[in-house]
Amino acid sequence: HHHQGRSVGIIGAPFCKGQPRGGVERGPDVIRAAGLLHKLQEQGCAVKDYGNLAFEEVVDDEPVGRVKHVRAVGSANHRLSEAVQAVKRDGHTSVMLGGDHSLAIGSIHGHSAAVGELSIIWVDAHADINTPLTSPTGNIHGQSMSYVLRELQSKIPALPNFSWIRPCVSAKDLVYIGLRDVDPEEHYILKLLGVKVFSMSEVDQLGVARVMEETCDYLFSKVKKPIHLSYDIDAIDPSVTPATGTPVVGGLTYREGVYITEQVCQTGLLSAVDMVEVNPLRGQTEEEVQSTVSTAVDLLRGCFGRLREGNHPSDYRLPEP
Ligand code: EXY
Ligand code: MN
Ligand code: MN
Ligand code: MN
Repeated sequence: HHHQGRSVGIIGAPFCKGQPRGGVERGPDVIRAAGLLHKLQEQGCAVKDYGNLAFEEVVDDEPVGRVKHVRAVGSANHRLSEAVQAVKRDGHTSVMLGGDHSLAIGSIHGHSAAVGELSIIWVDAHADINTPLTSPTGNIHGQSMSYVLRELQSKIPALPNFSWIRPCVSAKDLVYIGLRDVDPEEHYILKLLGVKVFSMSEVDQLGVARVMEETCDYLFSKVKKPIHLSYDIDAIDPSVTPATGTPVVGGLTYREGVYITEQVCQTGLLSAVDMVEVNPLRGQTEEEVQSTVSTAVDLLRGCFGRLREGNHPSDYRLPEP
């Protein structure tokens, strides 16, 4: 195989306690079973699979205020943070296969602990920026960004198993793409902090090509920081990726979703990716599950150099007759 400089370290994070629906912990295994490793190798990547993390059982994990499974989420993310740090120190681009989106807390924290300041591109139907006190559901997968944003720290109460977290992202280094289901409190936070948002409305208005142009102009206007791409599969329209816990109509097309990954890849700055919220138990049929999982694989292929125009190894030579 031809390793054109891209080396990928895969971490499986079979974790579901950031939300109430079982099945999302099977994400890492179904994404691997769809041939992720082989396909990345085929396109010239060196791939190391670090396997699935084993998360410790947490007993007596009673809600803290409205927030559910606080201790389990805190402890799983601490473990994940250490794992991402190890993958980055080994020199790979980190790929975290979730699992629910609460795992972005540990993934972003570990990434930042290893490489410093980051740019975050958060592709999602949801903003996942509720604080523990604004959350309408108490599900931590709808709160992940609030724990890592410096600007929100004074609004975050102390929580059990969360004391290891250090806020490590500035609001100006965050861009959202694909939003279409944002709580009023989240909308207030986004406006208060002046976060750059390309909701589905801007995708309609500008087209995905200009959205990506403007995303890069915005993030790289001063210094070029390593990119953390946090990709929630529910950003894509549920007609394509129905096997997910919180589907929302009116999402990105397959083509828009893949285009985002191609453009992020072309920056040369992609340093870590999360692929989360694939839940094989939420598909009505085997086809629905397959479509969801194969889209997740294609998005990851796009992150690591696959072009729809085709690719060839740089040392390829035509066979002589
Ligand atoms: N905003 C709602 C909440 O905070 O509970 C719904 C969040 C769904 C989060 C999904 C995974 O992106
Ligand atoms: Mn999400
Ligand atoms: Mn979502
Ligand atoms: Mn630690």
